[in-house]
Amino acid sequence: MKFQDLKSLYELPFFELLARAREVHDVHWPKNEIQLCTLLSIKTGGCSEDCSYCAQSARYKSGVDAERLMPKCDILERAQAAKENGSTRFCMGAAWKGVKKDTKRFDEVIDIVKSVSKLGMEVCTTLGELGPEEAKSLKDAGVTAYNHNIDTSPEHYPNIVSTHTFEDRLNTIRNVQDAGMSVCSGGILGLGETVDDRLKMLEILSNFNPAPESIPINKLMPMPGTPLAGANPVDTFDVARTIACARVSVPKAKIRLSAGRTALSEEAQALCFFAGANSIFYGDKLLTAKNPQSAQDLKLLKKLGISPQSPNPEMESPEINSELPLAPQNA
Ligand code: SAM
Ligand code: DTB
Ligand code: SF4
Repeated sequence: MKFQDLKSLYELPFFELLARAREVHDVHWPKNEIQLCTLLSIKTGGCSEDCSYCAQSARYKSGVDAERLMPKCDILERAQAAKENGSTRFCMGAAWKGVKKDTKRFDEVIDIVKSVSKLGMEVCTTLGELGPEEAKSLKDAGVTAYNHNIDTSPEHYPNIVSTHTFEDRLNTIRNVQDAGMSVCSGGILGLGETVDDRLKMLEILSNFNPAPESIPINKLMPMPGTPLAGANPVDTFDVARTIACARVSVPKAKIRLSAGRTALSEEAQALCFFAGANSIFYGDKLLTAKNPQSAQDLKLLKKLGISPQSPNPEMESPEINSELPLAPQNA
């Protein structure tokens, strides 16, 4: 979708925007379901990158210590528990700049993925930068989706991160698409960006070919010690408007209401679900930050008459639209 169209949409009276988003939502997602995803930090802290929102960067005194890669047996235990608690997607995150083949670290991750993928959940990983070969190996090991957020507009990105570029992010996403994995890519609201930055981010995401399978929308959780610790919180209506625009511009994507739900009331979350969000991280911890308690989430879904989505381990990645150029890159 073009920036100007997104802008006209965003600027509609709030209820008109919600009605438009709901109409699209009901056509593509008629079931009143929300996907529950479990997130596990398999390698926490000590990251070489300087993303100014992140508690896991080694550059900031955030109180998050660098840990080693979690042992496979512990990860499998957590994955099994996630499945038993109703999660249909298990997402493993690592605080790395990226991974390279023929390293001990990468071989260990491949071995972990092979075992986790036998449990029958969608398997997502977020390990930083990937080249074409790493992407292919992860796909072959059983990764169904790869999370790599573009986070904000290309113009604002250098204000937030200096150790890698927006282009680097797009390259990894292209490698993920070429390997046949689904792309999970979204962003953070609250990085001091303008509304135009958010809409430029959505313009880029909505022009991905193949389309992103899921779009996480994170509301900044200001982490002590990071440069954005004192950032102004984003207004709930802006979160809902952004979700509504994501829903209209990428109708088939799962829109994941991701970090920051602890700062949203039940009513605010319901508004985001109405606007088109249909996935959440489920479990009382994200990577290092807090998330609502599972029991509280189940209670909320029950109050709203929403059921957890059933598993889809055979998930296929979205198809290439042959009438549009391949994007990002090669466009
Ligand atoms: N290192 C990998 C990477 O950067 O792609 C994977 C992990 S990284 C923590 C995944 C995403 O979490 C980031 O791209 C960002 O969107 C989100 N995130 C990290 N810290 C956050 C915070 N304090 N508040 C909200 N979202 C955050
Ligand atoms: C995403 O977009 N959000 C998740 C997941 N992808 C990996 C991570 C949220 C992290 C929140 C901050 C923390 O836990 O440190
Ligand atoms: Fe490292 Fe990812 Fe955090 Fe950036 S967002 S500092 S790459 S863990």
